[in-house]
Amino acid sequence: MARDRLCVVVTRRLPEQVEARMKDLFDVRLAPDDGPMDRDVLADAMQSADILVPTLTDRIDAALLAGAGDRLKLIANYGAGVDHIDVATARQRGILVSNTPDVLTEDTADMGIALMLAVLRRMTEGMAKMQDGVWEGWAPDALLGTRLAGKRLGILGMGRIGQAVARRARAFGMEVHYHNRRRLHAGLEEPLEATYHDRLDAMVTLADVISVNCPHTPSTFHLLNARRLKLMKPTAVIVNTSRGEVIDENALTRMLRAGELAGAGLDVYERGQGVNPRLRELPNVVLLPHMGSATREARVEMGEKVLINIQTFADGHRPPDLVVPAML
Ligand code: 8YV
Repeated sequence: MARDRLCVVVTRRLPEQVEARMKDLFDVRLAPDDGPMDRDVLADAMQSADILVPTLTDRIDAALLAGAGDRLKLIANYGAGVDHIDVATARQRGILVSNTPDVLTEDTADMGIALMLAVLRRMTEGMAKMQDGVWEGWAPDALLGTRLAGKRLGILGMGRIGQAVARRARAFGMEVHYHNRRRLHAGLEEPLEATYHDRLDAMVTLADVISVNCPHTPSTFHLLNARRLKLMKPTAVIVNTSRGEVIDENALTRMLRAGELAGAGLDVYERGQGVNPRLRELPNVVLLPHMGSATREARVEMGEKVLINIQTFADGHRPPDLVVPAML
């Protein structure tokens, strides 16, 4: 007999109103407490659910997908990035994957600019002086930073978030350069007065600030490797609000320590929470705990996107934010 309500398993606690709506619409199993779901619990959930709502703290690899029950038909990810899901294998097994783009674009771009300002204007160094009570008063040469206006920003990955960073950077008087798989059409490029570089090396060489805004895929892994990082000006800084794997973090750390790069602002790390301890010792490095999209507004809107993706699927249509392997 056909069940009238889909069984939806959510791996983390989501905003109250999102969970309430899920309860109204589906036979939902919510996590009792928040925290990454154990792999065996996740495997069990994938056995019995029609729909799984994971986050980036759930690694859904080929082995887990192989053990999924026949009922599992949609993985409606709560988040934009899907590098924790083996999308190609899911697809082969007839499981669709959707995500939550757009609603975290502006917040993540804000954080990119915040990191640029924090690094270039030495905000955490200034803050530490105040917190430690060691400020000696104003001095003409105290905590001199670098001006954003007039500097060349190189955006790696000119999707939604890259373009939102570019719009902000223009307002700060920066010159926008970008590298992307495809050049933007003139209607998008011209208002930003953005210069396209089909060779990443060329952009890396001229940039004063690099902003990483591409997803992590097999082809973007270590795109900023030791060789490319060495092309950067020693006065340049890097900001990453995307995924840590795009940068060779050990090479970056070595160069920052050697003074071969002026600074970095990182919200994401190559080994997740396993931040290279040497990065933490550097005054010209600002580290944040993956909070680019962490606004109350974004978290609710991400939930609404998940609901729309599931409901559309339940109604027999293609979820609006379907991720197809060719996009990656
Ligand atoms: C989200 C992110 O908070 O959406 C993304 O890809 O990196 C984050 O900003 C996270 O994905 C939630 O799962």
